[in-house]
Amino acid sequence: MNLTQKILNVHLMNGNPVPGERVGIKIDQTLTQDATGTMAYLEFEAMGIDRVCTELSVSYIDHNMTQQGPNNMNDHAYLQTTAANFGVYFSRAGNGICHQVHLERFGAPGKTMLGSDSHTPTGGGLGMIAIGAGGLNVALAMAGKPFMMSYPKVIGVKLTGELQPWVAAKDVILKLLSILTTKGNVGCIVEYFGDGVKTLSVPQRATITNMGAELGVTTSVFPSDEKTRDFLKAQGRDNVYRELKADENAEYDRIIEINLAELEPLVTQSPSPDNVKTFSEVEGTKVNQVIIGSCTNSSFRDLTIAAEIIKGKTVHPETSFAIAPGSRQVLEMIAENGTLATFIKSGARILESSCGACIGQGASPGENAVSVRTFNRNFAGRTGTNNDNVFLASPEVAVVAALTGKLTDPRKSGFEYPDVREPKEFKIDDSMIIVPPAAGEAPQIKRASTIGAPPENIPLPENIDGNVVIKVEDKITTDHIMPAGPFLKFRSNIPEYSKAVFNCFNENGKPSFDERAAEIRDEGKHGIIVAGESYGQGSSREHAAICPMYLGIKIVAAKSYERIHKENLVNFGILPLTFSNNEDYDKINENDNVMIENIRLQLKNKNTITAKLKSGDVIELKHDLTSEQIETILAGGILNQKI
Ligand code: MIC
Ligand code: SF4
Repeated sequence: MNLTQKILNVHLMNGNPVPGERVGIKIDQTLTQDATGTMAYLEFEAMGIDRVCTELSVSYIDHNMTQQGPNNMNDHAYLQTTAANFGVYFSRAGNGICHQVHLERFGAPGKTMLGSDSHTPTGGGLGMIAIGAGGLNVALAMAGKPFMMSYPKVIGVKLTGELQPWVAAKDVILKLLSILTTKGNVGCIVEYFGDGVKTLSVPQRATITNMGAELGVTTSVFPSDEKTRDFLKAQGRDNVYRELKADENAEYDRIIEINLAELEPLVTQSPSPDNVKTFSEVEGTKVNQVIIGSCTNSSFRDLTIAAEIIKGKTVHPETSFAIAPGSRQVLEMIAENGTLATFIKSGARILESSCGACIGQGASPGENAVSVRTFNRNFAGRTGTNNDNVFLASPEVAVVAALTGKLTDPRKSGFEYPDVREPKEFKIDDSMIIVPPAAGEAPQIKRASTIGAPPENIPLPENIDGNVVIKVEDKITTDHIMPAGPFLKFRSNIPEYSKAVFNCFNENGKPSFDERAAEIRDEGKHGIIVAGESYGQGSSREHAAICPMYLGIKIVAAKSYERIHKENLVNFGILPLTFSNNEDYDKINENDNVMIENIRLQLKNKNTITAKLKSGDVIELKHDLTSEQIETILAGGILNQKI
């Protein structure tokens, strides 16, 4: 067996372990963050369960940190008190980004984890099967329910050789993104193996599995070996170490070989993480802003190597440079050993240990400015600036750009490549993690006026009298559907947040998506979204389903879907259909009426749905939902079903 199969099979609760079959997996650990957590705990409350049934659940504050008005702190108070009531550990604001902190303080080889954030696969760097999902799925896992997923195909990535100076873990995942791209990998898990694995530390592996989310795979996983033991020991947690690896001659559905020694520094340019470029294509591009941070690349080593390069120099006069350490542990360590002072002296701006700029909260680039970031996503507009031009890169490439003011192949920069090792001991201080009190001893849940109610939906009607509210193209991300940035503070307020659905497509003088959808809903009709390939890429935010649901959307007809978003649509009673014949996509236009008669009956009886278009044409749509999922759709979502 390969490692993926080994871990999944011991967690199998139902179904056959055959690729493509739907199986139920026992979840050992869960993770939520504040931007998706409020909904997840509102949903958990609605299930009426007293205490989580997992081995460990942690609620993190890291996304919603700096917005104006009372919303953020109201959310934090709600999350702190729900954590205490439900037996969940609570990582306070300031303690760092969920994925970095979880890797440092909680992750354990061989465990399964479900997180309400798409970068939960970071845990794969420690040999976990760590999967991102919508908040409702995480709430169900906290309630002890199996996580239903497609048993994966496993893509084996054989690593050989060793990274050369100036080439980083980021370049491994960028190389893989250039091979696999962001679409077409649904239902797969990436598993790393080969001699090259042992040359990578856990934080380096975590950079790779973190950004593996951009491939659209279910997750990515590394073996657990001596390097894993070293990391856990340095975190004072070697008691959770176990060796884990694939059997000799284990089989994979596909094998990709990457010789680490042959890799070169790479970057990937907006608008997609798979738009990978070599320096021969971008060398010399003027850079206006550089940020080192995010859950992808803000570990102790990432910051230390950048500091060693910048030491004694000043940031280029026309470039703004900022750092955001991934956790309080990292910040405290670089503060104590003088590294932080090196950054300050060099002219770096010091941002807090949180998601911050990565999710469009501040530090937006100027008009036509080029920003180089060590993050994982460069979807158009995610920075908060329209037509942004973001290059994602390693800390090494980023800091060299900050010094030279342009994209410079770091191998040709003339700077000395520093010898930076992982620390033998990390600074351990869990005082910002609140352990839940015993049952019955928790304070009352604090529910300020900005905390809404769990989302409600009606069952699927007999007939769909539909109208196409929007028609979009391929690779629509959840950032397009449901923007974050300044709107993040409305995550616990569905009516308010719904006003921003698809707002990147708003045109002056034309009604916005929410206005048109609400009008159609108020006329008693049903909203439809038409989309191209890979609909719903990117984040796990279930608001990209909840808010359209609130606005009366009943059906999405797309050429294909990304995994998490499709599950979220089903969870909230929106029917995800595909075209039996993709050319039919061209037959439907925005504002067209689409009639589907006896949809409930059609769904129960077959996997095709006949729809009549305005033109009189009849087209066939299809689905691949299980009978359980069909029940959910008919009921109008999981919260209408008995749990
Ligand atoms: C992201 O990186 O897009 C986020 C913000 O972390 C999201 C979660 C969210 O929208 O709250 C994710 O990756 O799932
Ligand atoms: Fe936060 Fe960015 Fe990581 Fe998402 S990708 S969890 S916003 S740091």
